[in-house]
Amino acid sequence: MAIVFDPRQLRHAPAREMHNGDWAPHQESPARVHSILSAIGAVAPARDHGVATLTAVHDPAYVAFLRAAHADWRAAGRSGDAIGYAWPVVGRRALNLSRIDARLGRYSYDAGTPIAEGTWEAAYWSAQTALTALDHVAGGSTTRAFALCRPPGHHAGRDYLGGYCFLNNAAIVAAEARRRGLGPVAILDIDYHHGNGTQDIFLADPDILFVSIHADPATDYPFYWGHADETGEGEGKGATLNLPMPHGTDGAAYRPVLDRALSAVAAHDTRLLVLSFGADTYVDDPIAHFALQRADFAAIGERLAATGIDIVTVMEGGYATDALGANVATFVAALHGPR
Ligand code: SP5
Ligand code: ZN
Repeated sequence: MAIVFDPRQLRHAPAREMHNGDWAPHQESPARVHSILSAIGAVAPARDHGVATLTAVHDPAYVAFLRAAHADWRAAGRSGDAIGYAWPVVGRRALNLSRIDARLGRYSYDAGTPIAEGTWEAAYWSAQTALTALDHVAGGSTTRAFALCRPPGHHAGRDYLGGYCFLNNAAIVAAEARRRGLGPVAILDIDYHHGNGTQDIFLADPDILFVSIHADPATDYPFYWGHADETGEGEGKGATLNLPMPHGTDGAAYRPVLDRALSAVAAHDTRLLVLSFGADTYVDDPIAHFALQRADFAAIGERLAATGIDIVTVMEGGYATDALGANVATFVAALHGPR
């Protein structure tokens, strides 16, 4: 029953995000982690696996951008957190511009994901936290491990940030698990929002199955990904499964869809499942519209445990901060079982 956490993840603390045409407090706050830590018990430290595990998934130029972005922002005379305001629309030429604002646009897709002074360090250790959870399962001492990751990762693509995400922890773990011969690997994403970054990274990849249950992107962020007709591209056709759900989805509606997702995972002969877990499916989440109760998180955890598949869970979203700790602890206890 390994739970991995690294305190350097707390260094990411942007002040605000752009939402509905105005500034709002940044939802993805360090307080989320404090809530989880106070409910979840003992944690193990993260090990450093180096930067090569990150560039196995992310464009090295993007990683270099991310590492320097806040310093570059300051060097341009700005205060506060770095954030873009102009984006290249689909089909524009890939220009190699140097101005920080152009590079922020080039490497992001929304205005809700500021880069603060400690963002690189936190995102780096978030990925290392996820990789360390993989080590625990790969080493055979446990079959399930939970990575208390922050910032989250599933909205980050090969060369872009967004949705509070910078490095795609789930994708990094999946790629590393494949490299170590632990496959077949599948990723199941049960955050409220579609994991567009993860989908993009493996869209043409037949080896790594991506399955996601999420709010219908016709009504919800990230809008441009996660529709049911997105099933993979090229050789990866059929290795992406999107299961969008309507507002108000409760535990009873969720259960058969989870069964369907797990059928796809079983049909892939999955030996290692990477679970992108968001608790923003909770009924009282301030930015989401599903209706799961705390008991539903226990039921989902038990259902996942019943598959018997090795599972590395990485924390994604969940913004009902006061309830978050108990929700996550309940889920992890059910998933990992008594030990
Ligand atoms: C990992 C994850 O769950 N990312 C979610 C990103 C959602 N960003 C767009 C929604 C912004 C909602 N802001 C609400 C402010 C309310 N005052
Ligand atoms: Zn989410």
